[in-house]
Formats: sequence, C-alpha cells, structure tokens
Amino acid sequence: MRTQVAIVGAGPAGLMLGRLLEQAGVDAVIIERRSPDYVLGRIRAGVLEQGTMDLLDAAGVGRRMHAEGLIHGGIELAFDGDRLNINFEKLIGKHVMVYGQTEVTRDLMDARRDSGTISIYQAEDVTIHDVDGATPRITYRKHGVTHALTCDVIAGCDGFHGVCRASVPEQAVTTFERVYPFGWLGVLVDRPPVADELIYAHHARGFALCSMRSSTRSRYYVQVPSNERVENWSDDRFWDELRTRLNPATAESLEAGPSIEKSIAPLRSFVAEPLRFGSLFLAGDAAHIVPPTGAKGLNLAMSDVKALAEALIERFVEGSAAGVDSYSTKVLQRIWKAERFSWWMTSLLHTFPETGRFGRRIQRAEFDYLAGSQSAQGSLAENYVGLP
Ligand code: RFL
Ligand code: PHB
Repeated sequence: MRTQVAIVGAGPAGLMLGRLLEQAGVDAVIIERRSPDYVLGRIRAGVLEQGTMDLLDAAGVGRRMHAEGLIHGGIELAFDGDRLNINFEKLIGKHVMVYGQTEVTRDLMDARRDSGTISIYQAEDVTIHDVDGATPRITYRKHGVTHALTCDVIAGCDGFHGVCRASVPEQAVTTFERVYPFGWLGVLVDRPPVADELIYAHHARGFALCSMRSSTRSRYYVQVPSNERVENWSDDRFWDELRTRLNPATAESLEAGPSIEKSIAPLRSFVAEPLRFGSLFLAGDAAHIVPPTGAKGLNLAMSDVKALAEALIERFVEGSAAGVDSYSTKVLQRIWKAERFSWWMTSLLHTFPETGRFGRRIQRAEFDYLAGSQSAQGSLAENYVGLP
C-alpha cells in the first residue's frame, strides 16, 4: 500500500490530522495499535480552548460539541478552604468548553468512518523505516501477516510511549523532562457536579480537582504519591479523601456514588526537540507532555496538528517546503509557553515532599497575590483559555 502521509496513532492528534488532510485532498492512512473501543475507553481530558473548538468546527465535527458541551466562563481556585473565582469572561471576555476527549475522539472517528478513509486498528509491531532516506515506510503485522505502507511523510501521533520518537537516534533529539513525585487518582461518577465551575483545590494533604463531563456526570481527582496503586482505593476511601481536601460547604454538597472508572495518571513535564527528523514529524503527546493541571495536553496536540496539516497541505498541494521546514520551530514556541503555565499551576496547587514550611508560605503568598491582583488573574485567565 502507498499513501502520501502515514499517520501513526489514532488518538485525537492522529484523527484530527487525518481529517484536515482529507478535507484538503491529501491522502493519509492511520495505523493504530489498539482497537477503537480501547481508544474510546481511555478517560482523559475534559477542557477545550477556543482554538480547539474552532478547529473542530473547521473540521466539520463540532456539531455535537456545541449541542452537548458546557461553556465555562471561569474556574475556582481554593487554598486550604479559601475560595477564589477566576472569571475569564469578565477578565478577558473569553471562555472554555467542557467536552470530554472521549467525545472529541468519537466525533472524529465517526467522520473518518463516514468518509471511507483508511484506518488500520490493532496493528502489531508497528515499525518505521528510512525516515532519513528516499523510501520512508511503515511495517506492521495484522492477523499474523506483515504489511508495508510506503509514504512521503510519517506523522508520529502515537503518544508518549509510541514508537516514532523512540525510533529517532538518541543523538538527534534533545529531551527536557521533569517527573513529579505524584500522580492523579481520577474517578468518573454518574452524579451531578458539585459546583457549576471546575474547582482546583490546594490542601496540605494534596491537590484535588472537581471537574465534570455533563450535568449528570462528574470527574474528580486527588493527588496521590507516584507509587500508589489504584487497588488500594475503595470508592469510600476516595470520597472521604476528596471531602477532606475541599472546603466544608463544598464537601457537604458533594454527591458521591459508585465509580464507573478509576485510574491513576502519573504527572510529567516533557519536551523533545526538534519535532522533525527527515520525513518524520512528531505531534501531540509523542512530542511533549504537560501535567494536566493547566488542561493543556489535548489543546496543544490540536494546535500542533493544525500547524502540521497546514505545512503538509502547503507541501503536497502548493509544492512549497517552507511550512514543513519551519514546523518544529513554530510549534515549539507555543509548546514551551504551555509547559510553563502547566508547571506553574502544578507548583502552586500541589503538595511536594520537599516543600516544607517555607514553600507552603510561598504557595499561600502566590494565592493571596492572585486574589488581590486583577492583572495576575488576567494572566492566569489568558493562559488557561489558550494563548493565540
Ligand atoms: P494519545 O491520546 O496518547 O494517542 C496516541 C495514540 O497512539 C497509539 N499508539 C500507537 N499506535 C501505533 N503504533 C504504536 N507503536 C503506538 N503507540 C501508541 C495509542 O494507542 C493512542 O491511541 O495522544 P495524542 O493524540 O497526542 O493526544 C494527547 C492527549 O491524549 C493528551 O494530551 C490529553 O489527554 C492530556 N490531558 C488533558 N489535556 C487537555 O487539553 N485538557 C485536559 O483537561 C486534560 N486532562 C489529560 C487530562 C491527560 C490525563 N491523563 C490520563 C494523562 C487528564 C488526565 C488524567
Ligand atoms: C478533566 O475533566 O478530566 C480535567 C479538567 C481539567 C484539568 C484536567 C482534567 O485541568
């Protein structure tokens, strides 16, 4: 088989890239290691920036998001029970959309299926070849048979643990990484959200987040040590711990229920540079990871593939290499700003083993500064809703 762009990974990055290329008449095949149901079963992001909403609209897959998503004009921060509303609408006249990554993925999958473009799921031993040479290609195994896909370009949209970045010789890539000594234990529950807005709470026992998927489904997280095991957390233990970390009025109105999903996600900041190696281009979590505190991962993945699609369309439709040549430099600027914001939100709101009494006072001072400064709140708002 032959295609212009071979996309590795059918997460939101790979699917969106495939959709944008298809709209422009550029041929692309997606190769994914897992099954469609497995991909849809991963519960991840919940917050979309305006740029992501616009991209879903441009890709012709925004209808359900507008019908079912929840527009949020702000968030609440809490520090040891004290509450602070950050009103995006008032501060900068913008908002975000609460609409699950699962739903974004489903909408993109449906559009791809309807258009009849090729996606290969449950591909084993996906291997990339000759990205530095004249015949880039991908081999994979399916039902015991090995197949080859030749192409002009490979798009590595295969997440942090994917094969694409791992195939680049070590000396060709520089990585920047910070692994946090904690993760987020998340619970999904069919109960109405505890508040209209998301609550990001700092507590001496650790961070907590109250989020949602709809008016009847909530998503909650608590910070846990990175070696924690999900088996150690009964639903009762989770709800007790969450209530302890919220202010008493919020804890009182929290509606607990049986979890429908429970998992632990490690927290990490990571960037690989550059994002292009010959005919291989990295995008999304394959290129960078942010801790989820700033709700940036999915949004960054979307802005990467928007830029990559534009560059590839320029190359295949207009015959100019300018876009592909500048892709890495261009997207890294935005990536590092999102890395900074996500690291800052994480530092403000989590309890670190090494924080100590001095560190806690600094975190408190940061919260008090935010509470008293419209410019500080404006800066938070501007980053949270997404930089241009
Ligand atoms: P994905 O979603 O990991 O998809 C990569 C796909 O590649 C496949 N794959 C392979 N396919 C073929 N061959 C191989 N060798 C392969 N190896 C892997 C995988 O099976 C998978 O289908 O990456 P992508 O598309 O770059 O998307 C990135 C986002 O998923 C991620 O950044 C966000 O989920 C991060 N994130 C959040 N982002 C936001 O913008 N807002 C949020 O509110 C938000 N909350 C979160 C989050 C991530 C979380 N976790 C679990 C890490 C909350 C959490 C808890
Ligand atoms: C979520 O709803 O899963 C979510 C929301 C906001 C974040 C991270 C995760 O910052």
